[in-house]
Amino acid sequence: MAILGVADHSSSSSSSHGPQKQQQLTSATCKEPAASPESSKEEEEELKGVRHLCERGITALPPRYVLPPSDRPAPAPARGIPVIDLGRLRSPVASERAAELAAMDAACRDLGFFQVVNHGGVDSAMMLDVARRFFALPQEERERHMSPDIRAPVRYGTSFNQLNDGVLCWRDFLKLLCNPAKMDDVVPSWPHNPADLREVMSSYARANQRLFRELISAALEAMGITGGGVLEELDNGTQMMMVNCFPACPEPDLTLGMPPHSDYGFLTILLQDQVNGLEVNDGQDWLLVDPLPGALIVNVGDHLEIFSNGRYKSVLHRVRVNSTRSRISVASLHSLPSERVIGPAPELLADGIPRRYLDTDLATFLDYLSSAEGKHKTFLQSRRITLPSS
Ligand SMILES: O=C(O)CCC(=O)C(=O)O
Repeated sequence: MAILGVADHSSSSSSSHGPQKQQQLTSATCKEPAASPESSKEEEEELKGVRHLCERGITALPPRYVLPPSDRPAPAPARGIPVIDLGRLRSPVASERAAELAAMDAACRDLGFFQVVNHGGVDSAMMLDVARRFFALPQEERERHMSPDIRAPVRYGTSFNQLNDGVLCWRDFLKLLCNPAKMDDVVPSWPHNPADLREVMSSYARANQRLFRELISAALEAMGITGGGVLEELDNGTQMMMVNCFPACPEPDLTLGMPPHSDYGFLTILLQDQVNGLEVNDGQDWLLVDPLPGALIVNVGDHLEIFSNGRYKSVLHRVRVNSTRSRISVASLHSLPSERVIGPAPELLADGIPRRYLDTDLATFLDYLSSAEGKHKTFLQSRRITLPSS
């Protein structure tokens, strides 16, 4: 589904926080383009990505990456997020399973983030290894996948939404569309260098599809949504993998690897290497996520917040960088088919419970992102219905 490629990350700058806080948190995301770039040559170099800048041996952050002081990251306390043990979620012992399901439900309602252990079947080490080798390729090789077509299903790029970002982010990425029902069609267009990239990344993507199905089935069960064919729709839905590289940065306190944003989909499954950098906003503070070794991080996206009528929270997160260690992460974003109109599940509107969100679809989100409004406000906020009592 090529439309998912429109934003370089296809995430929204949305949040479940109040408008005032929101304005403050998202001010880094969408600045107007800098009035006068030093030179078009310099801008051209920057748009080749941060790996390229590092290879050129820069020792200071170019001005276009420097955030205004109020948006710069401050040291954040490390936080272990809720742990969900898939072994227990699969347990034949009903009480054990019920307890784990309740823990997952609580995590989705409170922080909107949790980590999964005992997930089995997901070969994280091979995925990280091939991603690292891809970003270590010469610039000319990586550049082959750069495209002016932001809808391209395979795309190498930089920053967050490089066409809109006034302040650039310290990130390069490889975006791969891998919708479950279309995997065999798309994989042949993925990079063939490193030689094992297609095999390793497609097998990782498939393992993520299985894990997503298991987690979302549990979430639907926890919410009491048992019918409606949503699972089958999700099987034919969208999946996008963002393979991110955050090189060591000469002045990490002045910039971010990714600005505050939330993800558009149902769930995102995130793999990171041993270098921390993900920060989650709990409504008050930024907390540095410190996952257990081998765990995958999972977060609720905007579509699931809407579908759950606000029971689950899609929260802002961002990425910090550091001066000594390069970091690799892989975010796999899963949702319903792009043309599907998403609103609160009918089961959750029974007994006069008011709907809290307008319907939406991916096209509306993308229109919003490319509009002037999209630069300053938040998508999820634009979908909220203000109730007299809320
Ligand atoms: O690298 C990370 O920790 C987070 C990446 C992320 O937020 C994303 O790709 O949406």
